[in-house]
Amino acid sequence: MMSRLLYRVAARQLSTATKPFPAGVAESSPASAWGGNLKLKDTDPEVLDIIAEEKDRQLRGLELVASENFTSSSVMDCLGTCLTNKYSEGYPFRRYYGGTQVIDKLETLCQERALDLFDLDPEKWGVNVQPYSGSPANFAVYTGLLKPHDRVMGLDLPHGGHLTHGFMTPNKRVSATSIYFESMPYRLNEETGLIDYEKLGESARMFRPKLIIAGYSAYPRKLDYSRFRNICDEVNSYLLSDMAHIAGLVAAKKFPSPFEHSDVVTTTTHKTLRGPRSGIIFYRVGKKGVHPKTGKDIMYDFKSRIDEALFPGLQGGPHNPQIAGVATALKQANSPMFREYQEQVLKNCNALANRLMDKGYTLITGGTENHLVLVDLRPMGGDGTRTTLVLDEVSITLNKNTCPGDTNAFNPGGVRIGAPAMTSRGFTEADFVKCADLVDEGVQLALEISGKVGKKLKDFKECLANDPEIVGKIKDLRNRVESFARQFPMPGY
Ligand code: DSN
Repeated sequence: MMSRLLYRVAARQLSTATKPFPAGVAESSPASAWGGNLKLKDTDPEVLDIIAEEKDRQLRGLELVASENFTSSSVMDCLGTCLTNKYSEGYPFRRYYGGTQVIDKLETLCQERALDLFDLDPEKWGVNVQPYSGSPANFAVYTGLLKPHDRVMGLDLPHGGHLTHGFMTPNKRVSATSIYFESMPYRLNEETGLIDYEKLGESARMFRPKLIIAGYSAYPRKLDYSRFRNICDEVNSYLLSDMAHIAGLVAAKKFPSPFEHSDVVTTTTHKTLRGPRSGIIFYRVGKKGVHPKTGKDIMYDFKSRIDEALFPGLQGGPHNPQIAGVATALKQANSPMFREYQEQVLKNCNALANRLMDKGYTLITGGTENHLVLVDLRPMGGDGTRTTLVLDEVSITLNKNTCPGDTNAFNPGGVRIGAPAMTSRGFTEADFVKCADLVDEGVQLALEISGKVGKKLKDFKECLANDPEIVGKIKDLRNRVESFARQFPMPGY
């Protein structure tokens, strides 16, 4: 225990360094000496200012990153609470710490809501709501179901897959999935931009993976889960569906569900699902089949393998504020309002895609069926890097993205644009038509700069920052983008 004297010394040091306490408070009261009851505005205006600056950036910009969203005030309410103080390593009713009876209630509620939202029978599916996010969720599945160096297949990152689906380059095993396991990608048909299931089957028959991942980060189409299942059955692999991008669409029943055909399903909770940053793993439980010789039931053992891989294998104490936020987001997702929201996401994305195609843009796969479009800028002489440099300057936020056939991942040929976040701010189809027009103006500006300065990126940046004519055009476009965005409400605080 710190003595009263030490409290005073500590308080004086803090007070001299940052002047955090109102006059008289620190010196007189040990309980408030370290500032535990003071607000951020009083103790650390520097951090508060940074948060306010980010809030302002979000308010005045067009947020078109396909994996982002604006979560609700209710979710925010969960994040800044006393739940952050509690360690609860273990699982409900099997913890390593005392004082976890309330946390047990919270985690159990979250689990029940997760199963309920996706119509899963608890006799057939179990769930783990502790993953800190999607990448740890995927790695826990690999750790639980595979031995080191077992083989996995996932959609190649440059073809729309995710890092954790096994990404490596000729020179480097980039993702831990490719360091600890042997990964082989499957890819798109470069003509159509669609997943080449024929080749996936051929490669799987040769490579004999233990696990195949069905999921994506930048693919604008539905997946054929039954086709994945057939390939898995043929080569005796597990099917892991990573539905992180589409979880909200699946929850709202606006998109095919992976559950019928999968052994395990992972997701993040902050993309289309619109919760806090976190992850969930669903796995099959109960009876798997009957032993052909003995006639005895064969049971799934995924629960113990995956739960133990996550904790104690990979993670420590669960992030309880996140689990509360997930629970409340799952409740929101189980509502007619959420289903309307997802319907609108799909309509908006379609309106965006059509407007871009009317303007002559090339979209990978020729359109979209989900919440994102992938624009190939190469046919018009553009690229992802220069385009995003300009768009960032005019408060339009999205990300550069590789397109099939790209050879340089650092200077990819396209951009990925998503509809979930701005739909949460109330955008409808007409607003997304306007978004397409504003993005187009940014792309044209990038082309104009490239036309002036040639190929060097350094010259491009110099012109963007200093050329008076370009600076004027940037300012004009930014003003129009920001006055448009500011008209729409912002969920959360
Ligand atoms: N980083 C996410 C995305 O942007 O798609 C995936 O985790």
